[in-house]
Amino acid sequence: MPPTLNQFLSRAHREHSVPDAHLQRLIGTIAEACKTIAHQVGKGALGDALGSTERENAQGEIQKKLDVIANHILLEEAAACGALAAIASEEMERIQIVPDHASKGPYLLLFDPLDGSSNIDVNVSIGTIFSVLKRPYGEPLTECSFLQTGSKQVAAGYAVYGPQTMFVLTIGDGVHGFTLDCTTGTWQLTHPSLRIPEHTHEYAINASNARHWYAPVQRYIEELIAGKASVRGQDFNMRWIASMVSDVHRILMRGGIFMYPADRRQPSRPGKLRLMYEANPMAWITEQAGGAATNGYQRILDLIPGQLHERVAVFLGSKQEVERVTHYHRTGSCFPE
Ligand code: P6P
Repeated sequence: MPPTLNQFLSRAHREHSVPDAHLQRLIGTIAEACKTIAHQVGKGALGDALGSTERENAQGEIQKKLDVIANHILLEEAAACGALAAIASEEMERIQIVPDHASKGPYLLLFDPLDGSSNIDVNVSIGTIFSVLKRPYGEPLTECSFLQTGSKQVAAGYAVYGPQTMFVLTIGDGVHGFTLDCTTGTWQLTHPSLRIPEHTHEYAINASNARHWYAPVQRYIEELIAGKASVRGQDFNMRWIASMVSDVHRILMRGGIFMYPADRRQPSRPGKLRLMYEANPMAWITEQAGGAATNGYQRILDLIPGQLHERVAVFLGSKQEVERVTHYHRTGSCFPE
């Protein structure tokens, strides 16, 4: 019988890869909240949770009912676990400071409660993404407390609500996948030490935006489409689920490169995805599994955030591919084969 998530966390705490009981309890709480979210997602039309609300989120996007439900579940359960000082969510403009009457702790939690919302009503996989930072010592607790580089994360991961419900986690010693056993309600360690193959024949991008891409992405994708006839010398396949969690999970399972570049539609916007609670956790997961993650020019985990909800271009996955497309951005020259 594979270990459960709680057994995994207990051992990690004994072996000091989880520094303290606060973090152990926080990760367990996030996983429990994801179980509750999975149950709500699984109800579909039977749970009166499909469709949209009339409200917009912090990004000006119409909120799906399940976005609001998932945000509430995570907020309530995490705020009560005694490990947190404050919480940030894609669905909330401002951070939420854990009230003094509640038991608090030294960590900051950021999450996208339900990523891929456009897939909810059509029964395609969606997920929850989370990132954990340490509260900076000896300074007032404000939004600035969250503005740390992705390299400062102490835990990160996601839940994917698909044919299986899985919880994927890194605490800095590799990436480990847990599958929800619905009969016992426990997360079972089914995918220890996941690794992303360095080479791949699969890429993920929303190709309908091709006419808006800048030259480095145009060149990189044209080579992939040309396949054997191009400098690549092999054919490639494309996938696009429009749910970052699902596309990244596939890459974690069998390799590939995920791309959401900046484009000419909004020249001032560096990309669509959010740095703090989408790109950073997924970049750390990717690197911990042997892959790479850049914004086309720099390592994502090195980017210094200026705002809580800032956006970033994302190229992540199999190292060889990320290095090539990043080389095209940086130099415009041929990739040293
Ligand atoms: P598009 C979902 O809305 C999301 O934030 C990511 O999960 C996903 O990869 C991307 O946007 C899809 O964007 O423009 O293809 O709909």
